Amino acid sequence: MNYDFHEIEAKWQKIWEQEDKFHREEQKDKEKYYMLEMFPYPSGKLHMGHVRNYSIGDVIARYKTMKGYNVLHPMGWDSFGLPAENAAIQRGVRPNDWTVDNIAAMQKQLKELGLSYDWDREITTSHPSYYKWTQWMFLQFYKKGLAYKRKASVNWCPSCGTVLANEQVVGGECERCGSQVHKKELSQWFFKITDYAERLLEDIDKLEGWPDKVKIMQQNWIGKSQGALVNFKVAGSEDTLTVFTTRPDTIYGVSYMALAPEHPIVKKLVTGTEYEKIASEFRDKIETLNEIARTSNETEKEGLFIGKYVINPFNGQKIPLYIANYVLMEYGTGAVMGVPAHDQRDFEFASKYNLPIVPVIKPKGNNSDIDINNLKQAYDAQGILINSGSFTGMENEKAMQKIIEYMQEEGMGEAKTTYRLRDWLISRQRYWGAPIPIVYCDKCGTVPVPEEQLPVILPTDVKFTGKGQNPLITSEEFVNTTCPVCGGPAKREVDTMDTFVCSSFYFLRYTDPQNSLRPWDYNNAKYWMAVDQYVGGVEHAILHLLYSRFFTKVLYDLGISPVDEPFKNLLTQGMVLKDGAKMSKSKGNIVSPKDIIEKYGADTARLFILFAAPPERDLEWSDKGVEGCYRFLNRVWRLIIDYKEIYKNADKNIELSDNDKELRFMTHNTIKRVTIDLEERFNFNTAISAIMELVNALYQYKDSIPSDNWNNKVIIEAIDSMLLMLAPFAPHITEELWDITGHAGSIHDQNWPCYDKSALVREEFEMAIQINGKVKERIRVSSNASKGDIEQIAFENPKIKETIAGKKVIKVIVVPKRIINIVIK
Ligand code: ANZ
Ligand code: ZN
Repeated sequence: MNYDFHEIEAKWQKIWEQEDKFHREEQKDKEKYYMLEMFPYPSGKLHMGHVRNYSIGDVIARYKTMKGYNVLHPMGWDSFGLPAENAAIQRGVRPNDWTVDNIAAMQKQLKELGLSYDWDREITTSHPSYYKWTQWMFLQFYKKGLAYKRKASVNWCPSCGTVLANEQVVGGECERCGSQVHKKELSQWFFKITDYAERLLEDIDKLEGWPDKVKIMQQNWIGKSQGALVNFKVAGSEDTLTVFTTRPDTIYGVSYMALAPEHPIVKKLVTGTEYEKIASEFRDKIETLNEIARTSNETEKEGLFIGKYVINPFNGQKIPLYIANYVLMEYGTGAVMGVPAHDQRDFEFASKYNLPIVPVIKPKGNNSDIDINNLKQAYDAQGILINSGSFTGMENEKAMQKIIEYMQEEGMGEAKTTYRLRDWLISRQRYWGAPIPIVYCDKCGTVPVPEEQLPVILPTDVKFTGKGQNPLITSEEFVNTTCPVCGGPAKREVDTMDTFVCSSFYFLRYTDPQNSLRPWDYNNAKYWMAVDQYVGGVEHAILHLLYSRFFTKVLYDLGISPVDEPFKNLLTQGMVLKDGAKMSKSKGNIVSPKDIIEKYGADTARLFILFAAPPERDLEWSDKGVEGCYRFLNRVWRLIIDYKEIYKNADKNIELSDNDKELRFMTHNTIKRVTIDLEERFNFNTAISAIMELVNALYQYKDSIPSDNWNNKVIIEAIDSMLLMLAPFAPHITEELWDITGHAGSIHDQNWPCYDKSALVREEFEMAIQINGKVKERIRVSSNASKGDIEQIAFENPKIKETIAGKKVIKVIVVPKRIINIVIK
């Protein structure tokens, strides 16, 4: 007979909810632990990735609670975003209604998993009580000069007449209608994350509890480069073009300059010349390609001479000016000095357009592999400068510094550090987001909405057509307002904020989620922050985590956040795969959590997902594995039902037999193993298998020893410990069994078991080793060592090894607890 998980799980979920069991308050005298999992987008349906993410978090939260911490474990909804708006366009439902329904459905599913959230702290980013603070954040950034507006290009679908998010552009085409997507310049809001580039980079060192791979990804994304700005005069004009280079040491090898086709000076330089038309055509062609396509090694370098020359300030040489696909407007200065001999991209470009390839660095010593005057590819290693005026003969790394100093003295350029990181474009031409709290007045210009007027509420009288700039424009009520400064007529900003803004401070808001006067009370945040353990998908390794770090630093500088890094430890869980591929609708390999819970129960679902692989690794779904976990829980159930009576007579047979000692050893050794697995490395899979072994040992004890000889105290200790350790993984069945075995109170309020060191010391006996009847050595052997173990110990003993070396062993006789007799010839 299998246990009735349906009834048991529903029963305890109801009790926990009635008791508000996982609600936590600040407790100054108790050490806190802040456990956070990335909050979900409420799509309406839980998938296995969620189950994994939240099961991992729940085990840690429950374990830390049992270890005596005051554990904050909140949950909420990242509920602004495109799908709600698409539902409005396609099916005419209101984004808010759609979202609210989905949240209800998902919350129900999360509760069915028995997750220990403090639901009193639930937040919903699309609710005015939350987005008021998103808008408030914007105002603080604005006041600090960290929010600004400038022109930037968006993806524009001419046939839908609408702006598309990057994920709506598939292969350069509109996801909805298939027309070619264009770039269009719109005035948009940015957060100045670049002001924090250096600190974001430096403080990566503080993130000791983060995986290296995530730290490296952040480092690369920030992309610090040190080099120089060099000014080149345009021949026959007053204009100067400035390039950014990381290799000023190669300045004598420059044989052309290339600009990004969209560089604003290009227009000026070609207007009225024969190059005007072709330059503009070239620009139109290149602009539709994204950055990755433009800079990929695979992409063929393409360019166009635009009829002008520039002067190398070091040697006065006149070099041709091109526009080229591989030069990006958004990096450095949008201009590159081409050094074909030492840069591979430049080498390919020069080869194609027959430009000189002038080597200025040669390898140190004799390197016969490289013919520097006849290069097959760019030489990008270190070496000695050649053909470089007064710098010739220097090591190139030293020359770099000298050349920069010289440039600075002569006013030709300067040292410069650049970052690949760009400012964060937060404007979205969308309805379902937090409105940017800005008003435009003809008289007063750009006016921030005063804080006391927040939130700027999303209107409901909007039309969702899928066409036109932004549905918000269709609400007269919203758009037309009065200027907070002069009281005259004014228009509201209709852009809403990127949803990454909402998720950049939610972890701080959880510390005081209902505060309506402030984003949170500083003391509450001080008690709970930083997050001790954050768990989520590696797909958020860059943007979400970087934006959250940025927000935390800005808020720290403003005295609003007590910490300058939000997440002490980070765990990025692996994917859930089926048949080797990520579960996805398109592959049709989805296993629905709902079905699994229906068939086996939440405890089995949780146990399987934690048992099947260590948390960072990908996990292969296995129906057999799920059934195995289900069988295991049933085994636990029957074991306790069989043993139940012993709880009535706990003091029977106080004397410890060898078997009792052995069971005690198992119990305490398991506690030790499981504690280390949970404490030090979150190795849930090995922790679970240790618990399984203890269950086996309990069965063995029961089946091999007559019940008259049972030491009830030892059995009870083993069972209680086993249940306590299993509780974070399978919270319902363990709660029920804790109750059935007559314990008072919830298992989840108990202390984590401690192991008794003395139980781990096994009794030892002295045994004599005889060779051909003569005692040669005495050794100590543990009471539970098998005959094979004892023989092995004997043969590995140095003295014995020596004595029998080169001899033939005829026979070994082991007299338990006394003698090992080895007969040799
Ligand atoms: C001359 C040179 C010689 C360069 C050489 C490299 C090697 P990282 O390291 O990624 O910062 N560059 C500068 N601005 C660019 C832009 N807007 N689009 C494309 N490429 C650009 O790269 C810096 C190098 O990338 C710069 O140094 C520049 O080429 C190029 F042997 O200048 B270099
Ligand atoms: Zn005004």
